[in-house]
Parts: sequence; structure tokens; C-alpha cells
Amino acid sequence: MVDAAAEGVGVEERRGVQERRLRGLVDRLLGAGGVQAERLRDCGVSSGRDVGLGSLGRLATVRKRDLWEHYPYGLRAVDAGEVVCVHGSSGTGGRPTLVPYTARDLDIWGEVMARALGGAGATRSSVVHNAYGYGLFTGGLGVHHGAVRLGATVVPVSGGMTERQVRLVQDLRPDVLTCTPSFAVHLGEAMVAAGVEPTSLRVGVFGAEPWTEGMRGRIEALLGIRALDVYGLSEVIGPGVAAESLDSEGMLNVAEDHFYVECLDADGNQVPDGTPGELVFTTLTKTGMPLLRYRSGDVATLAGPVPGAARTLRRMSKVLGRTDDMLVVRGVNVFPAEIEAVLLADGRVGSHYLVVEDRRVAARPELRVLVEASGGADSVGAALVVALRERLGLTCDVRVVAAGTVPRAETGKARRLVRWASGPAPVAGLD
Ligand code: DLL
Repeated sequence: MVDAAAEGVGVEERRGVQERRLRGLVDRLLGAGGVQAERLRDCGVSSGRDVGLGSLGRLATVRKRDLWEHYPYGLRAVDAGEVVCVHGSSGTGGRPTLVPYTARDLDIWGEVMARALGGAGATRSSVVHNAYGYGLFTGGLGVHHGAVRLGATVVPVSGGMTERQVRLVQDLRPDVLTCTPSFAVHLGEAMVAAGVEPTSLRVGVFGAEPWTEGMRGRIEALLGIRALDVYGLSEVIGPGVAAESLDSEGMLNVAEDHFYVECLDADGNQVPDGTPGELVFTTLTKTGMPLLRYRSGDVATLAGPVPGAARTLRRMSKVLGRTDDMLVVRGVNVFPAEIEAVLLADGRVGSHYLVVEDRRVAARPELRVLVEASGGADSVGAALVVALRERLGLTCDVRVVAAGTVPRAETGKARRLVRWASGPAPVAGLD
């Protein structure tokens, strides 16, 4: 553990810290004014003393829509002079959001990302090949801050230029790879094609987009590493909100001393551990743009720590889907991750695929799935139709296309779901 006092403290003691920090946060929000202060006052809160973790559920939530409506900096809670940098999301599928950070926020970010890397086994002697994009996107610089804090050597290679990345892996012999899971596959395939064996790599810390256990298996086999998940969102801080460790048994340790997490059903009621719900985060310590009860839109389950483990943090499952990504096709609810689970369970199917929600005929929406496969295209396609029908209760149109047809993401997040409402086919191989 990088910070045993924070990660391994007794649960009651941590709760005391969280309570104190929550009151401080509420005082800061009230002092800053703006929409969050207004909502607190509407809920009868005029001081941090009026709130507690047990009664958090009665306070209003904030959503992405609030950030858009107060774009660019309406939720900033400090003077402009205290802001040292800005990050945000590109706004794929919506408008961009911007997040102002203070020096203290960067410090917290470095700390939680250092914990994430440490939990994956990285040390001061590690070389971290960081292929998350550098820029407004939080992936590149977030991992960078964590690696520097840990004292490791970070190679800030960013996204793209895959051939050069293969060369750098060969020359600098990194033990840690950080990038999106889809880029890990792409890089691994490029190494195979170049005849380069990734022998120095031990572990990968992958996130920023959904990926399943099936994809984990593929990446581990391709690169000969342990593949761990890291989760985060720019509104809350970026990568490091939660991260798997070597011993966290497939779930991600939430940095809940900084980011208090709730899991809610569609009506906003807390669900029991193990039941999927929307993750809602409260940034207990952030100062630039602190958020009280931010609805992430990400669906996962929560659990306590692994019994007897050194880390006493609550854990979240891998992200199961997004509240706004759930496809409702002919009355059947489907998360894209369920489709990935079925596809990758078939060893003949490649790791790049695309799901197209075809709504050109409103009365009869179709799910079309594009895969690359080895072996007889007809038999693979037919087997996948059966397997998808069994798992989802829905007949999908499966198209087996030539290797290299499905678009790859060399930079940014993989686009695995496309909505097709009118016009020409969004990718070749569909018509
Ligand atoms: O993607 C932060 C990040 C960078 C996380 C690098 C991990 C690694 P945003 O661009 O604001 O921030 O996008 C946040 O991405 O709400 C999730 O829907 C999705 N997401 C992030 N990590 C994961 C993950 C970064 N491990 C949004 N699994 C989030 C599934 C993820 N989805």
C-alpha cells in the first residue's frame, strides 16, 4: 500500500474522517454560493453541522446537465486565481464539460493515482509506459501525476503512433502499461505483427472505457501480464477514483476517503451491496469544483473490502454499463457489456467488434453486431446468433467481416456502440 494510513485504516475511523470532511465540503459549497449552495439551502441546510453521512440521501444530487447549464466554470468554488489547470471530457455523445483544479486537487489526484499504481505492484523502480492521451482528457496527465508521486519513471508516450510505441516498449522495457483496454489489444497485436515479445511488461492498468472479464482474459493472454481495471471520471477528478489491486479479487478499491460513493436505484434509493445501481460520488476533499452527490450515470455494484485484506476500502464492481447506454430493443434491455461477454466467450472471435443499434425503422429496431473472426464465417455467425439469443433473449443480426474492418481507436476511447437512425451505414460491412 502506498498510503497504509488511508487505505488500511479501521472502517469506523475512516467514517469519522468522511463525516468531518463532508461537513467541511458543505461549508465550502455554502460559502461559494451558486447552484449547489442554493440546493443545500432548499434542503434546509445552512451549515456543515446540519449534515451527516447517514442523512446524505435527503440532499439534492448534481448531474452532467448542471455542468452543461453552468458551462464553462459555473460550479467552480474558488477564486479564479486558485485554479492551476483545467481538464474535461471531449463530450462524445453530449456537450463538453470542463473541470477546474486547484494545486490541492492535483495533489489529491497524484495521491490516489499513486495508490492505484502501487496496488498494481508498481514501485519506484517501475517504468510506466503511459499511452493514455495527454491533454484535456484526464487519462494521460492523471496517470502521469500518480507515477511521478510514486517515484516511478513515466514514459509520457500518449496515444497514437503505434509503431513508435512498439519500439519504445522494446527499448525502454517498461513493466507497467497504462492505456485503454482497446489500445492494449491494438498495441499487443502490433507487437505480435512486429515480432516483438513484451517480455518486460508485468501489469496493465486499463480503464476509461467499459471492458469485460472476457476482454481481460484476451489482454492477459496477448501481453502475458495481469490486466487490472482503473476507473474515474473527470467531473470527480479523473482516473484513480477507484482501482483494482492485485489482491482485490476482481473489484476496484474506491478511494472513499476522498470520494464517498453511493449506489442508487432509478428512484434515487440506496440499493443493497451486490445489487446494480448508479454510482453517485461526493468529492469530500476537492476544492476547485467540489461536487455533492454527483450522479455518474455509471452502473455497478458495491461491496465491502475483501475479508482480512490490508485495504479496508469499499469496492465497486467493473462498470456494467451506463444508465444512458442501456439499449432497449423490442422491449428487451441490453447493456453493451453483455454483448461483449458473449462475443469474447467464442475463441474464434477477434477482440475488435462493433454494436450498431439500427433504428431506421422505428417500429422494428435491430441490433447488428459486426465481428472479425477466424474460421468459417457462416458457422461463427450462426453460433453467435444462438449464443446472443440465449443470453439476451433477442435475435441479433451478426455480420462476420474481414480482419481489420472494424475501426480501431488509436487515440481516445473505443467506439463500440453506434446508433444508426437514418442515412448511410455508419461503417462498411453493414449493407
Ligand atoms: O475516462 C477518466 C479515466 C481515464 C479513467 C483513464 C480511467 C483511466 P472521462 O473522460 O470524464 O474520464 O470519462 C468518464 O468513462 O463515467 C465511465 O462511463 C467511463 N469509464 C471510466 N473508467 C472506466 C472503467 C475518464 N474502468 C467515463 N470502466 C465514466 C468502464 C469507465 N467505464
